[in-house]
Amino acid sequence: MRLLTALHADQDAERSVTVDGVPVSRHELLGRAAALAEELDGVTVAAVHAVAGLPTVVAIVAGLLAGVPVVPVPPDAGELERLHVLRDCGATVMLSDDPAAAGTSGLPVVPVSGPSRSGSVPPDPAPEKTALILYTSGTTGPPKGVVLSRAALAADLDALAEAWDWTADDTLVHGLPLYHVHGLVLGLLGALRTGSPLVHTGRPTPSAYAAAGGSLYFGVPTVWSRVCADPASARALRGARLLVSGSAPLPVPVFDDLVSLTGQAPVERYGMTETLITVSARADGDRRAGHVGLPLAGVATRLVAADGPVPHDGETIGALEVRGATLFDGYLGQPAALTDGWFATGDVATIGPDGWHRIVGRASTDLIKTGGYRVGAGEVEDALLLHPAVVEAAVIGTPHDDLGEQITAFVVTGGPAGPDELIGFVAARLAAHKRPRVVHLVAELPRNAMGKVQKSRLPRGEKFS
Ligand code: MCA
Ligand code: AMP
Repeated sequence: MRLLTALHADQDAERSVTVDGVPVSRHELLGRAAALAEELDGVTVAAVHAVAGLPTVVAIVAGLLAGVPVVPVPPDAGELERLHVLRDCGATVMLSDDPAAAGTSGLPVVPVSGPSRSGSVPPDPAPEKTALILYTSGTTGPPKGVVLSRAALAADLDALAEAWDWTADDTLVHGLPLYHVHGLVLGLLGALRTGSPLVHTGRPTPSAYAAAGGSLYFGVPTVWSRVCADPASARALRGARLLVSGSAPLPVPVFDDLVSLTGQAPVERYGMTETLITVSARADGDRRAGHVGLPLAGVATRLVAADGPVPHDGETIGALEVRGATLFDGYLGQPAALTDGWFATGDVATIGPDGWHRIVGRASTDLIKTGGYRVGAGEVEDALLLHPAVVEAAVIGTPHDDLGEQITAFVVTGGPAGPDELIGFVAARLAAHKRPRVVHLVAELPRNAMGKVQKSRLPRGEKFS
């Protein structure tokens, strides 16, 4: 069976993918992507300048058809981040209609939107071959490449389709970035495997969601909270079959607002770039505020503590581990660090006797979730330290009504540099969402007797100035 099953089916080939208002039939998409795939002969890794547009869809599908690992690069990545990703992954081309997309890397840019169409589609590569390398933040250092096989993508999409009753009869709507699991794997490849038409709204605004008239909607909690803040748009979703939230904790008040405004409770699901989506509520089952559901078909989960296993009693908190066919193959250049097939997620959770999971938080404060984006504190601290006036920096996530957490930096300076300059300095080097929202200039950072910075002693309230 092909990875993008529905893309190859003659049936319903006129069903479309629409991105930011531009539609293309699946037949046309396949022809364009197959033609580009022919140009990828000899390419070992293909980077894609992942703007929210049809060229990105064509480029990613072309890479998958050709069996060339695809590395989607955030279009707003600052130069430091872009150069790191392009060098680390070993890309030999950048696929984009923007001649400047490769930045200063020197990579050749191959245009995507040429006139060529091809009817000759190569056989699918073996399932164990790499489909995607997605860059994601660790607690320290620059982002790491998460290697995902075709088999892992297929296993996850099939398990989600089963849990959500997701079929070609759905119309999927979302406006999430095409360079992370949520928008790319679920939101694009999921549509091309199940056959549901896709409306990508460009940006995930409440009014665009309301206007799209779909049956299946994906959003991160920030999107759902903005939808609820626009009751007319929220009410327009009453006819939808399923509203799905994931990538970060959905606040209980937002869950409740969705129930009252749209007439239905959202389905919450949990995952990671490294594991894909592993736990979810079901279309035909309960939806519980503050809970993310049951393991998907083929996925096993367990809780562990330093002194052994943790009971699944719904109360005892443990470190969440997962096992199954959806797991990654490791970070680029490093095999996956698994124990008997189990991957330690870094999240802490409870599991009830009925199997329902509640994500309590993360074990480390150094991974921040802001607007559904995962940001490593260390990467932001390293960028701040490149500024000549910065002597020390400590970055944490602090509570934020709209984004869940906001990036807050505490900086010791040895020369003139104000918060705005430092925020702009990071913005020039890293993707926009990695900018600190707030920079506090402080005389010193709290340290323990060993001299190690104690982030737990940094003020998290809004009153600090
Ligand atoms: C941002 N802005 C700033 C700053 N930061 N301005 C000044 N100082 C700052 N520090 C600007 C932005 O550039 C933007 O400007 C404006 O402020 C508003 O930004 P923001 O509030 O962030 O809103 P937004 O741009 O509308 O973005 C919100 C969003 C976005 C749409 C929810 O965060 C988003 O797309 N999140 C999805 C992330 C995602 O897909 N994660 C999935 C990871 P301007 O308006 O001029 O541009 S995969 C995953 O997690 C797993 C596998 C899973 O479970 O799914
Ligand atoms: P990323 O690798 O960017 O996909 O981020 C994965 C992390 O997002 C997980 O380790 C969790 O901390 C968080 N996450 C994803 N989905 C949920 C959810 N439904 N509820 C709470 N946290 C979530």
